[in-house]
Amino acid sequence: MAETNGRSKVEEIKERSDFLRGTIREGLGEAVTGAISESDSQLTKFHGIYLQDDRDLRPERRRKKLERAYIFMARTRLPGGRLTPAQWLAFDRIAGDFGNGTLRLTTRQSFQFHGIIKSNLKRTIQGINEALLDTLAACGDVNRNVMCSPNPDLSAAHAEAYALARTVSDHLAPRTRAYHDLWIDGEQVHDGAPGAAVADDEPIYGRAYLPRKFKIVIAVPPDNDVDVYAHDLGFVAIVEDGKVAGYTVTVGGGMGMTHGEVDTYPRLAEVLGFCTPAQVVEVAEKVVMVQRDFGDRGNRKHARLKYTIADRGLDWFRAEVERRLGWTLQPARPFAFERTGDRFGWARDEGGRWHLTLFVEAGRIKDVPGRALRTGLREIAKVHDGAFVLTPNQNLVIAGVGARKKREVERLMAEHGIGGRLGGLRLNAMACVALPTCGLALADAERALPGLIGELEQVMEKAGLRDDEIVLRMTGCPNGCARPYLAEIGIVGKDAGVYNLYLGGAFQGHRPNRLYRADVARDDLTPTLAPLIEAYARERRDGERFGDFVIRSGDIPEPTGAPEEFHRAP
Ligand code: SRM
Ligand code: SF4
Repeated sequence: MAETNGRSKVEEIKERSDFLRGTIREGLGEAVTGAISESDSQLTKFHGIYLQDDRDLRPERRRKKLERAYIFMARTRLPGGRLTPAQWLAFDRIAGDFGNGTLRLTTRQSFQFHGIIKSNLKRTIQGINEALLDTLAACGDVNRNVMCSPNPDLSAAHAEAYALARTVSDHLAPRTRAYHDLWIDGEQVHDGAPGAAVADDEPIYGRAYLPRKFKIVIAVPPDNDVDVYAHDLGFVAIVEDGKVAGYTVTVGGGMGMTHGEVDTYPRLAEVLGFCTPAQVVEVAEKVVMVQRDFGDRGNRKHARLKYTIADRGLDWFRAEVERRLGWTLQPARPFAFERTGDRFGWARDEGGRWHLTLFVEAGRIKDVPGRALRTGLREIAKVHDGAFVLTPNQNLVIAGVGARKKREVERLMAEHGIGGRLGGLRLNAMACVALPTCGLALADAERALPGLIGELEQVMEKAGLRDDEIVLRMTGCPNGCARPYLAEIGIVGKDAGVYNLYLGGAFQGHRPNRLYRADVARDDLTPTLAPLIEAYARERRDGERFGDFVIRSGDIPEPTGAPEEFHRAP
């Protein structure tokens, strides 16, 4: 959007919106179009709702002189990704009644409903609300869904991370009543939730909210499943003598960039300091407020916290946060990650209950011939008395299963063709949604991934690497929604059927990859990667990861994370 008086147009829209109302109500009632106005579509994001259109239908609609096939996407706020079986069943119904019949698990532990037409939008949000969940602040220039290492049942540290994710999420949720006025007709969602405020006031955000989106994660080492370095603010649990002593705080990560614009770049978060569990909420609030006051409100491509810190320096940022806290952060405490991604299969907790981490290809829950994933999970939800937990990698944990129920879950999975032995590459692959719903997609990702993995699996199989884990992430544009710049193999859409190929990210998620080949045609991806995978099988050292190997073997120089590396191949 254009800039006015040095501020981006979105800034004006937010400020004049009467705390995120705009003319959304009027727009929803407008029957002559399936869309809403451009300015209202900026505001609905704060309510977790995006205006989209089916891009596959664009040419035909244009030929017939029809407006685009407008649809809406709704994203839930689901801190820590946990929901009950009853909530799963409600979401499954909503997807069938109002969406496109699929549920989409996201890279941030949440759900997206796609394909909602305007006349069904309010009923969709009300249905989510009736399940005691909401879509507030799932998108927009506010703190988004707070992620944490999934499954609070796994350890005391996981339980604390989950409780904190919920507390931080509620604390930083917008206080405006607009969400309830517009979608729920003034009714309150649930106790303690943001809807509890009576008058419109935004003590943390102010009328213009943040300059840009803001993302928080909580990690429990040795798993870096939340990809802590990709986010604006991270808390890494430091467990000492079996207890969480506190959190090492990281700031300034982000993935998005624009092809060819060297002023935009992915950036890894840096370590800020250490705080106790009781200080986490206050630290999060002050970090958000510093970004509120110093983030760039003129250029949305330069408005994330990563640029504020890159421009002003980490020491300046720490001093500004500490000034507002009125106390100083402790020196950061060390931590070690073993991996990103998820650990699949059944695991048993100390109390004897079982937890199944299930692979969901590109996060899409749907029925296909021979594999009725949506129906199977619905049947499991009907008998399951534990919880479902979405992972930060588009997968799903069926959590808290008793020994007897475990057999029933296994039977239902087998009956619906769910499960089976999958290769290490597929299990560690993610793809963003991209076409046909994402308005920013330049190429396919979710639709292209299964075929590409199928080809690469043949190469892996031949090379004897079937079960070896390699992290591959694919996106339809450089915005980085599947965090491709942290993958060992990153594939980023450039144009229809054309991708930039990035290599050399660390399996543990602490080192970015760098551009290896630009403008690779979809059909050339496998021939380009095959010799590298074969060389890896022949020449790797004991325990050496693919990302480390391509650097050691000189295929690419060691990435430094410098901005130009993401734009220029060696
Ligand atoms: Fe994203 C925009 C999908 C995680 C960086 N992202 C979008 C939109 C809403 C397109 C739009 O603005 O019109 C996409 C909707 C596609 C669709 O049809 O559904 C979209 N992003 C997604 C999801 C669904 C990808 C997925 O396949 O799972 C993820 C939803 C997460 C959630 O539940 O909240 C998703 N997006 C991410 C991540 C990963 C993360 O946060 O861990 C990133 C990179 C991290 C970061 O923020 O830096 C990410 N999305 C972006 C950006 C680039 C932001 C930037 O700073 O440049 C955009 C574009 C924008 O904001 O202008 C974007
Ligand atoms: Fe859309 Fe790009 Fe995000 Fe993929 S990475 S969902 S194409 S914005």
